[in-house]
Amino acid sequence: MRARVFSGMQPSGNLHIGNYLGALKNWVRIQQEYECIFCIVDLHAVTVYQEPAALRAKIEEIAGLYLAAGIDPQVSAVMVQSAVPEHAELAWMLTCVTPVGWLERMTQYKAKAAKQESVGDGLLQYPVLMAADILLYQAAIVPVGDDQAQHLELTRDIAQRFNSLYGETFVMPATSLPSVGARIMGLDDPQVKMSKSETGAGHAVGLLDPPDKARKAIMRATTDSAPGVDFDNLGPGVANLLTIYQAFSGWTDDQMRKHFAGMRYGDLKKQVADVVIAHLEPFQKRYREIMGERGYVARVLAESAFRVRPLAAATVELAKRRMGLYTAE
Ligand code: ATP
Ligand code: LTN
Repeated sequence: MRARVFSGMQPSGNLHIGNYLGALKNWVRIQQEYECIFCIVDLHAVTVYQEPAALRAKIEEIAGLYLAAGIDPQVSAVMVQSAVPEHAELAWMLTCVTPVGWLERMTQYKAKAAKQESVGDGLLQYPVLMAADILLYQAAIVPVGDDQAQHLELTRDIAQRFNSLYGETFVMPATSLPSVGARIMGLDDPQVKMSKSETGAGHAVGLLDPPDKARKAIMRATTDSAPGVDFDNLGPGVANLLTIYQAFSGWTDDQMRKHFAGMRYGDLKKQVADVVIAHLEPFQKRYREIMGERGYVARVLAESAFRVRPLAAATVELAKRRMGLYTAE
């Protein structure tokens, strides 16, 4: 049996090249090798308020973006978290073995909580639901960007704790990070990660941004005052642009050095914009085709949910038995 892979993204904000290079691109790469489930985690999105009609539309948009990137629904499942109620059910069981202190230490929780006057319980519980997503399918590999590494360590801690309290139940999932592009930084501020909740113009390149908007954001990216690319002394903004180029082009470190050493920043930015746009254009064309086919995305989501549900039900059944919760004999 092929090892199982699980990963997901929240249907909030606009997917950007960081989401693509950090996660989506690798999903496409590994789908022939593993049994993959790619999820749209709408229950995670509502940990902060989402306008209901916008959320509903966003779910299908994200599914369309997965497919446009090259996720093949004949091979991989593309499903919505709330369509399989076992995610929430297992999350409760895991909540009951998770110390609050573990959750309060999460850096994403601390950052998001600091921005809000009143912190919803869902924000604290967020990583427990994420652990449930993964453990529910006994996933062995979770391909994500670097910002999710801490949540995956927590997932393993929760699984270990459950297994030691109630007996071997969950597979221990491994984190899989891309070698280049695991953490794309903001174009306007290379000290912070590119993020879809950051909406300022010039921060990110959205996967659905028109080419001229993408080019403008890249040409305005923050660099530094050096005259050109110096690989022995790369500032964070320049390093970020080079990473974006390398991740899109697939060039080796050697090729990068030979081509970009000494190059003036204006020329570097132009070449980065060219490589990004060369990928975005065919991607956006596929996206329009997919979304133009009425009912197609909805069908993929329904079929995938139908396919994965028995896997989820089997794990919940096992976890309930282990805990002594009520199951039919
Ligand atoms: P938000 O800012 O709303 O939290 P986000 O941009 O971090 O959103 P998520 O839905 O949280 O997006 O992340 C989806 C996937 O994209 C995850 O695997 C995450 O690690 C990855 N990812 C997000 N931002 C980046 C980034 N800047 N560089 C590389 N990978 C990223
Ligand atoms: N928290 C993740 C999204 C997410 C996820 C998952 C990723 C929810 N459940 C399970 C991998 C596996 C994020 O990227 N913000």
